[in-house]
Amino acid sequence: MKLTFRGLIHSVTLAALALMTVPAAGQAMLGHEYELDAAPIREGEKAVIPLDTGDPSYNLWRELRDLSEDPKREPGIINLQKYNFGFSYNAMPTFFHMPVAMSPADLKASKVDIAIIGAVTDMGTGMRGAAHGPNAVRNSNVYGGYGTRQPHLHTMVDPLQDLVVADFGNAPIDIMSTERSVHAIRSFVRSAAEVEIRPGEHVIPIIVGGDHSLMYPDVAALTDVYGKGNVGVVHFDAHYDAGKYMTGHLISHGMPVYRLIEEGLVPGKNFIQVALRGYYPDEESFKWMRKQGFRYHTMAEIERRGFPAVMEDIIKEANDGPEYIFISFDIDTLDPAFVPGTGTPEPGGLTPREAFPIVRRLCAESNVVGFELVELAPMLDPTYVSALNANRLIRECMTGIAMRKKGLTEPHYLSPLTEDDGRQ
Ligand SMILES: [Mn+2]
Repeated sequence: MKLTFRGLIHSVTLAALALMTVPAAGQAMLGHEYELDAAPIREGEKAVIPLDTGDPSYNLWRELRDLSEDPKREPGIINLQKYNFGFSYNAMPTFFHMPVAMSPADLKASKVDIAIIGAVTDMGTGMRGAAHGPNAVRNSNVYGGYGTRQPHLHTMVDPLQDLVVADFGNAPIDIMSTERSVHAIRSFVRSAAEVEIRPGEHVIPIIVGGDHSLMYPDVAALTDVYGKGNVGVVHFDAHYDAGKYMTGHLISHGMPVYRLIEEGLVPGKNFIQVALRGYYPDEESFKWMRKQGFRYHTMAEIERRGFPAVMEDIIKEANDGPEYIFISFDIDTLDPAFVPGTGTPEPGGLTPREAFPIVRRLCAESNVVGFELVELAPMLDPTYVSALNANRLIRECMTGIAMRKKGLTEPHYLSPLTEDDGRQ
C-alpha cells in the first residue's frame, strides 16, 4: 500500500490513540503505572504543604528597618554622590543617580515629584530574571556624567533638573510568592503616591519591575489614592495579560488585567491596550475584551494605519476617560531586536522611535499619575541594549511629566530650536 504523508500522520495518530486507551496492564510499558496525585499520605505527612505563619521569619521581608537607631537628621532626600560631577560608572547606582528617600516623610519634606521604586518580582513569569531589572536600570547610564544638565534634545526639557526625582528604594518582596508580595507592594506604592507635595498634587510613583504581576498592586495602590474606577490604564504589551487563571493561580504576569477588572478597580472601558501581537489572546478573549469595552490597538492595526495615526487615537482615548492615567509598559512591546532581554519576546513589535514619543506625549498631554516599566530581564541580554532602552523609556516619561509641569502640553510639542535648523 502506498502511504501518503498525510496518511502516515493519520496512522501515527491512530496508533497513539490506541496506546492511550490500552488497558491498565499495558500502561506499565509506558511508565504510567501510577497516578501523580494519588501518592499515599501517611501519618505525619501533609497532602498540601501550608505556610507556617508562626515562623518568626514569616514577615521578615516586609518589616521596615528601625530608623530611630540612625544618626538624627531632618527629613528630606539624601544625596549619596560624593562629587559635583562624575562619570556614571563612578557614581552610586541609584536610579538616574538621584538622591534617595528613606520614608514618605522624606518625600514630603523635599516635595519629591517622582519617586522611583524597584520591585524585584519574577515568580509570576515562567522565564525568571526580571527580578534583576531594577538594578540593571540603576546601572544603565554607562556614558555621560551626573551633576550636569542633560536636556532631552527633542524638547530641551531636563526632568532631572526641572523636577525633584528620588530613588525610593525597593518594595518589600517575598521572593517565594507572588500572592504574598502583591499586598505589601500595594502598600509600599501607596505610601509614596498618597504623599501630597502641593495642594491636590501627589508624588508620582515610577515602578521598575519585576514581572507584570506588578500591574495589579501598582494600579490598586493608585486607586487607593484616587478612588476605585478613577484610574485608567494605557497598557503597552505584546500580550493582553487578562488571563483568568493558570494552574490554579489567580495572579501571575499573565493575569493582572483580569484581576483589576474582576475586582472592580478598573472598568474595562478604561483599558487602552497597544502593540498586541503574536498568538494570544485567542478569538474568545478578543470577544471578551470587546464586551468589556476595551480599546485596543494591535500591531495588525498599526501595520494597516501606521503608528502616527494610531498614536493620535491613543492620546485622544487617554483624555476621553477617567481623570487619572497610569501607564503600564511591558518592555516586550518593543521588538526583540531592541530588547532581547525579556522573558516573552515577540517579533514584530514597536521600534524605540515609535515607543518613545507616545510615552513622552501621554505624560505631557494627559494626567499621568503613575508609570511602570516591567519585564526587563537583563540576564537574558549579554549586551547593553535592553537596559538602555528601558532607561530611555523612563526618561521619556519623566520628560513628559516635566513638560506638563512647565505647561508644554500642546499636541506633540517639540523644541523649535532642535526640531529644525532654522533655515527659511
Ligand atoms: Mn505583560
